[in-house]
Amino acid sequence: MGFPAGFQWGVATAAYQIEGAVDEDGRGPSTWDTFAHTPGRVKDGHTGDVACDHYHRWPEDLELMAGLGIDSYRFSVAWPRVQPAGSGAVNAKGLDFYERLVDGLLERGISPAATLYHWDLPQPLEDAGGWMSRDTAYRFAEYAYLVAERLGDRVDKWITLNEPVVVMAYGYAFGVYAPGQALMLDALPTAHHQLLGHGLAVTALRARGARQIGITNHYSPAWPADPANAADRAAAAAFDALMNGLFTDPVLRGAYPDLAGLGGPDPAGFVRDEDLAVISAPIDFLGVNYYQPTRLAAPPRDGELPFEMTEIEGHAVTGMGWPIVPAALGDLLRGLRERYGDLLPPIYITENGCSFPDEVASDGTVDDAARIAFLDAHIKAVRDAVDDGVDVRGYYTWSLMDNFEWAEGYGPRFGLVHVDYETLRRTPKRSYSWYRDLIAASRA
Ligand code: PNW
Repeated sequence: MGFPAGFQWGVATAAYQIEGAVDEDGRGPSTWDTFAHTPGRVKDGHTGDVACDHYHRWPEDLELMAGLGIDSYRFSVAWPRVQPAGSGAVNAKGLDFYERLVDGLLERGISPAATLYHWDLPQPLEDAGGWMSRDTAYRFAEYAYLVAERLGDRVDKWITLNEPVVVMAYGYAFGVYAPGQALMLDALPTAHHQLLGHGLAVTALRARGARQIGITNHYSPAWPADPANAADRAAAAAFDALMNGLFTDPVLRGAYPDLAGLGGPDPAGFVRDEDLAVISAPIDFLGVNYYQPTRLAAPPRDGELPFEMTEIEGHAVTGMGWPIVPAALGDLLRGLRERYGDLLPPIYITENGCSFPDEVASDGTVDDAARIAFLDAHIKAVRDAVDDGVDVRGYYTWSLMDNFEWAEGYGPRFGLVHVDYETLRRTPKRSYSWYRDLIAASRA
């Protein structure tokens, strides 16, 4: 297949999407518990109360991972399990759970990659301002330190934040994800405070002997609706600065992209001079999540944002209607290399995958041919980028198993393994065997 020796294959999940057991062993409430239990927020009233019940079924899930032959498993640590109030007292039972999981991975020869924040902020911190508050950055670094104190000797990769842009945009600007605030551009301080939290956490993790540290960002190549139209190109550039630059430039270059034309609040109100040095603390890898490109047109005259998102036509779509464009992943990887040059650390694709309404057939199989085609094409795009000199070290499929897809609830199914939410029975799909065979072949 032409991947370099040592290229890591993995699968990814996140705590709130799979664990369930929200009231067990001292876990505190998170913003996602609150949000999902607020009527009208999540489709069909679904919540993560039970999810895949991974909190109890983790040994079975480890066996599924071992069966795939993956090199590494990316999971997230639920902050409200470790610090139920978001600060202060540590809940040892919460750390015990992740210790069992990590030791179970190591016993099976699977390298643990832990994400510290995949959106489940302890509710008491949200009540105190959440990511709009600078204080949350310091709380995050303390929490990172506590987790590394227990697991720093066994976790191979640490990922501080997952997709801070989605937290800012969906959580605080549009309000479609927890905590459900619709601040539009006034949500910009949540970008800075998350980045500051990242930088402070890098320092805290290093102090506890963490080996490899990175951040995972969400990237979406920005396509002007009409490349010949200057206003559409400006709209695409503005979107690109927000989606692809805002959380990467400060980390790799120690500077924010040009946000002057955005019309948001004055950064002087929340950015302090010394912050960018903290935020740009050296990292060991960049986590890249990719699902789809975005097509932008000039905004309507009274629009609140400097762009308008428009539909991409002419491509097949996933079950959620997301256009399938594998080539954009290659463009994105080469684009990162161009934009950051030698400042770009090695890349791991920390998420890539697709949802379809997969069903178990009467013979007990799940034939998800469309997922196999999706993964195959995207993995080939990664390999082409590697051939072009981009230093990509691994690829994690989203996701090991079907799970709670945030505001969409349990409808979309992203897994290599089907989950029956009545019985919680796991059924490997055809893509599971396909991925297993691909991993084996890549080592042959
Ligand atoms: C990511 N978008 O979220 C998350 O990291 C996962 O937890 C999630 O399950 C997965 O992708 C699939 O959605 C995203 O609309 C949510 O652009 C929404 C978007 C992108 C990423």
